[in-house]
Parts: sequence; C-alpha cells; structure tokens
Amino acid sequence: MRLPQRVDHLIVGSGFAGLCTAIKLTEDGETDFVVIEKADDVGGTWRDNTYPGACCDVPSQLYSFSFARNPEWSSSYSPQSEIWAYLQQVARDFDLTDRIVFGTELVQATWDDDAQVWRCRTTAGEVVARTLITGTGGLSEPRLPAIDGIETFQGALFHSARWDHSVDLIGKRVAVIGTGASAIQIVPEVQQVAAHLDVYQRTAPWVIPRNDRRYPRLERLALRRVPALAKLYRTGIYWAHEGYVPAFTWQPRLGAPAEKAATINIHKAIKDPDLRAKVTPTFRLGCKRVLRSNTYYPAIASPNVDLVTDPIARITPTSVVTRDGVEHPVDVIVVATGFWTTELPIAERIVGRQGRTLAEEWADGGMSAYKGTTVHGFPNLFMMTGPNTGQGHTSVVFVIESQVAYLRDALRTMREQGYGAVEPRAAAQRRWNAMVQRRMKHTVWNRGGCSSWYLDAHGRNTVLWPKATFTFRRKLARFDADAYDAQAARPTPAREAVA
Ligand code: N01
Repeated sequence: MRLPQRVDHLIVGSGFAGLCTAIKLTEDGETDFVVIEKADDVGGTWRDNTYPGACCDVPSQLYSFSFARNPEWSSSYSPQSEIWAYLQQVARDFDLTDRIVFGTELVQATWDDDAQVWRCRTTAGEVVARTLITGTGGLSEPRLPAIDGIETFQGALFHSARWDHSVDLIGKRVAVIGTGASAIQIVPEVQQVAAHLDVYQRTAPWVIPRNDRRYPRLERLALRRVPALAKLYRTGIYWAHEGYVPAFTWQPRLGAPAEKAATINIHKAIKDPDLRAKVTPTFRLGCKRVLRSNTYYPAIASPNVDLVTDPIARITPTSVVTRDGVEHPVDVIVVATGFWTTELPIAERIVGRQGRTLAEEWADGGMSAYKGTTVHGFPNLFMMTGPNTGQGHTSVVFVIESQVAYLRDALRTMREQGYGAVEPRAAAQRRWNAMVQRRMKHTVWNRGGCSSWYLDAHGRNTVLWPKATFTFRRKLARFDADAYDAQAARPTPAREAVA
C-alpha cells in the first residue's frame, strides 16, 4: 500500500497495539486510517526478538487478543515463532495487510492547532491525520551499554533483539552481557553449542520455575471445538496472575513463598556454595521482573560456563577485561542489556501545541500522561502502552485492549459532540500522576531494594501500573470528557487541510 496524503487516523506500529487499534477502529466504521510500520512485516517485538530460546513468560492463552483466541498454541508458554505467526494470522484474518504501509518510519509529527491535525513526516512522504495513535511499545529500541572500547571489538557483537543468525556459535567462545529476561532464555541455548560461555552478571535476578506444558492434540481439539473452554482457561490464568498484585503493589513480604520456590530452584541445580551465593538475589522478589526458567541455573552450573560478577572494565578487540584485571578472550559478544524504556525514542519525534517535543516536555519531570494514554499539550494523541501502563505480572495485551476501548469511546464522543480536538487538562493529568506516584510508594518496585528499568533518572517509576489490571480497565472504561479541553471542529475539516 502507498502512503495516503490524508487520513483520519495514523497508527504507528503493527505489533499487538497497532493491530488491536486497527481492528477495533474498523469494527466502529472508522475505516479512514493507515498503519505505518518501519519493518517489512507485522509483529513488533515478536518479529524483532528472534534470539535462540525466545519465548513468552506470560501464558499464551492470556498473551493473545480476547477477540482472537488461538486454540493452536503448542504449549502454555509459546515460543516467539508461534506468537509472531499468530500476529501475522490476525493481520490476515482481519484484512489488515492492505492497510499497512511497510518500510515506513515516522520521522516527525507536528500538531497544527489551526487545522486541528497532525502533520506527519515519514520516510515514505507526508501524511496529515486528525489523530495520532502510537503503538510503538516500550521495549523496541535496544539499549547498548556504554563500555569502554566496545567499538574496537573485532569479533561479532550484537544485541539480543537484533540477533545475527549468520554468526555460527558452535565451538566458539561466547560472552552474554546481562542476566535479564532475554539473557536467561539465551544462556541455556548458547551453553549447548558454545565451547565456552561467559555470563556477565551485574545483578542476580529472581528466577522461579517455569511450569510449562505442551498441549496434547486432544486438548487442542477441545479448545478448538469448545470456545467456552478456551475462555475458561484465559479467565483462570488472568485471575491466577492478578494474585501477584498484593505482593507487588502493597506488601512485598507476601512474595516470600515465591522467593522460597526460586531458592529451591537454585539449590536443585547448583551445588557449589560460591556459585549459589552469586546467583542469589539481594532484593525482594518482584522488584525487578520475575523471571521463569527451568534451564537457566543448570546452564550456569555447566562446566563450559563461567558466571562473571566482577564488573566489566573494558572491551578490547579480542576480549572482555573485568575490573579485577582478568582478560576473558571471546569470539562473539551478545549484548542482552535491555531497551530504552523511560526515555521513549518516539517522544523525540512528536511535537505538541507549544512547539515542544514530548521528550522536551518530559525532560524535567519524567514521562507522564493522563491514564497512560493522552498528554496535555498534545491534542488527539493516543499512546498505546504509554507511561505507567506496564505490567510486572500479567499480559500487556489486557492493558492494550483497555486503552483501545478508551480510544474508541473518545472518538465516538468527538464524533457525537462535533469536537475537532481533545486534550487532557493539565490539572487532570497532574492529579492522575500524583495518584499513581502516591500508590507507587507502596510497591515492591520502589521499596524492594533494587534499581531497575522501571525507574527513571529521577528514581520515579514511570513504567508500571501500580494497581490491579482490572482497576486500570475500569478507569478507562469510559472517555471522561470532563477531564479534557475540547475544541469544536473548525470549519476547515481535516480533509481539506492537506493543502
Ligand atoms: O533486558 P533487562 P531484557 N553492563 O533490562 C544488564 C521483556 N521480555 O532484554 O540488572 C553489564 O531486563 C542488566 O543488569 P542490572 C521483559 O519485560 C519479555 O532481558 O541492571 N550489564 C540486566 O541484567 C523484560 O523485563 C520476555 O544490574 C548490564 C540486563 O543487562 C524486558 O523485556 C522475554 C549493563 C538487562 O536486562 C527486558 O528484558 C524477554 C552494563 N552496562 C524480554 N547494562 C517474555 O518472555 C545492563 N546490564 C515476555
């Protein structure tokens, strides 16, 4: 598809959020939209993260759309390939492929207050849109570590989310930097083929057992034939995961049984007391994302693996040198150091009513939005998975569906009331964020004794939602026009604003 000059709605990104938005807008008859996607396929993070062992740590029955359940998942925690294939299938089933302009990136979107439109520059040309909907996710831009000499390394070096499949790891000396959710899935795979693997750990994570199981054919048949059964599974998993909420958001000590399970996980796999001590976390479970694996600790205990806990001092053309002066020779370095989460790169590309970018707006106080979705000074902008919408315990798809419901009601209200632009009032946004940050003080993320990618440079958690997800859904169930400044649609409608 070619980029049109003008649309009612511009959706950026075709991962879970972008696809969900496109599907639901179509359902409402809001068909004048286009999705731009910088890559050449749909899938977002599930297209990009192709590292060996990539798998979802939220059960697939819940990590999928409520309106497009998939009875064909092969196991309770699906691998990346299945989730990506699922998203491709969803795009086909809902006839979206022709609505997506692939290979097209948003360069800049600038609000034009007179015409009540977003004027957007993309790598495929310009487009004018009444509303701008970002579905660019919080885990899409790899964050490379600033390690001295990293650019001088002569072997292969790549980020976990940009895996270089042309590099053969068989018989090589490999280093994995980081021990987060990506690394703990990569390490057991690399350990099996590498001659030697060094795992560079800065902070030991909590890793609980992963109760995975394959769905037998009969069970999949039942899920296909009896949709109520699939719904029941989904509901059961949802509530089981909400069970973590009190420990995460109210009383961190409630996580003690899970800490015990994780400690047993360590003791079962690792006999060496020194190694056990190195992998045992020193903060409360949940403070960083809780990881699930049955294979990580056995891999760490393997004879061809060294867990290196001395900080990295520098990288040379052929080695990693730690601060204790030891030089660790290496052929391939895998950088599993996470993503830009509290300084979203998309924020630099969106220019609001005052001529300031979202990034400038957020520079002093950190990211903030109203209901994680709309931002004062940025009319008709809807951010899917915006500030404080992230989840430490359950499926982000639930949150996305809640936000899309809010967007639909906003558009319905605008249509019915003849509004050309809506923007949350500064006071409403302030109140919302004060509530979020007040609540945040009780959470394990703020008082669990760790630093994590949930916290920004000011120590504020601008990533996660500090209550149950059903509360989030309830708060976004209706577009609350009274919290917004609304402008009547100007006589020059968006369709003539192209010129
Ligand atoms: O990234 P991370 P990730 N020198 O930021 C370390 C989702 N996800 O890609 O803990 C040395 O969690 C850093 O150390 P520390 C999930 O939401 C989901 O693994 O900061 N080390 C840490 O160990 C997840 O939370 C799935 O001290 C450095 C690691 O690198 C999110 O993605 C699967 C360093 C980064 O861990 C991100 O996970 C995979 C440095 N300079 C990912 N800088 C599912 O299954 C950082 N580190 C759904």
